[in-house]
Amino acid sequence: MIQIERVILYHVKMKLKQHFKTSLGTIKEREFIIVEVKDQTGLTGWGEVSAFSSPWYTEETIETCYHMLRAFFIPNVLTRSFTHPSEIPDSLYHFKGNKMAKAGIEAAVWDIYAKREKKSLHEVLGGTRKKIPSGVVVSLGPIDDMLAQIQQYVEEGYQRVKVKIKPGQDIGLIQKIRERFPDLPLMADANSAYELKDISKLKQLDDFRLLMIEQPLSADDIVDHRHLQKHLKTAICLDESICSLDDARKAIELGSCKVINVKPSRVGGLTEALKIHTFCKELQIPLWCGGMIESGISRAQNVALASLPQFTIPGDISASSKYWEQDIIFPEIKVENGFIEVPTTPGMGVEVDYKALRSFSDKIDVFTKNDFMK
Ligand code: OSB
Ligand code: MG
Repeated sequence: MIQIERVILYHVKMKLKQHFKTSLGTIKEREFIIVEVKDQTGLTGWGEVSAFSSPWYTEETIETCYHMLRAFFIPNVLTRSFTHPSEIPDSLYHFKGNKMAKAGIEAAVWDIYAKREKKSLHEVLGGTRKKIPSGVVVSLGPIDDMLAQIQQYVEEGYQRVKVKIKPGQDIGLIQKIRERFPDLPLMADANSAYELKDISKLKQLDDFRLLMIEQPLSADDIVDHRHLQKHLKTAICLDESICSLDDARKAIELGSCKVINVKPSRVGGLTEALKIHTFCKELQIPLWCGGMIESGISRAQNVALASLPQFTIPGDISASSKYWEQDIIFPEIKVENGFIEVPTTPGMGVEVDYKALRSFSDKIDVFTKNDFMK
């Protein structure tokens, strides 16, 4: 029985090495909540809340997550006991939405669970790969900068490049990239920047042998994506639109996408991500693991998830050094010959660098069982 005795929330701010620009805005600094949990045996588990400072990617923000955790999820977790982390989403089911906040605390309990079992996270999740192929994301910017970055990432060994696109920076951009890198495994992510009426523009992307186009239409849509997919040769991959197993099932049934980007944080945690994996494996729908400009804690957990068999396409899991001068884990996530090694030590397989974590924290809150037991 796992009893969580203590939960510590670190409110963290980390400067990005380089600004990250999408069709929806620019990020210069990353705000996170890091969740530390301690069980009755003194073991420690870690999770990360990957919402952003403003609600541009999902409705949640770091502040709404803090509130949800403090007011609802932490009291719930501290006053129950668990045999398995998959019981967390069930126990929080009566609280609607707020999936990134839920995912953060669930991740910490997965880490503790694996440590108690003396197994690595990838092992308890059912992962099979010893190393995972690494892909990387190039955000919007002047075209020459984007080309130079791609060149650098190719030299560093990344196996697949994703570029952000938006109206006005799409066909011409992809054409230039293709001229210079004719054989590069390449894809484009629009973060919902298009509408169904842009169909003739989007069809022009079919000339460039893209692996896929990610989330061209609305975050809350699966129906229009179905119409678009019927007219595109290029596979559509859904990101924002898939927030649960049910969403995945409906999108696949409708033919709205051929590939899914799985982010544990977006779907409410690793348990739901596993359900999507099981479903998509059965139907042979290829998956890849997305990223959220995350710290090493989420990165390590994403590596474990991506070691499962249906993650057949290199994801957005790049080295710690892509975004950070210094990460909050050791060893940092490294890409060697285009692969990241899957750790085999208990739990997520990396240690948290308390000193670095504290230096990036501007608020640390401790919650104990006694605070809520009456
Ligand atoms: O749309 O996949 C996305 C980053 C933040 C939010 C959404 C997305 C992204 C990325 C970069 O594309 C992923 C990463 O490198 O961590
Ligand atoms: Mg995306």
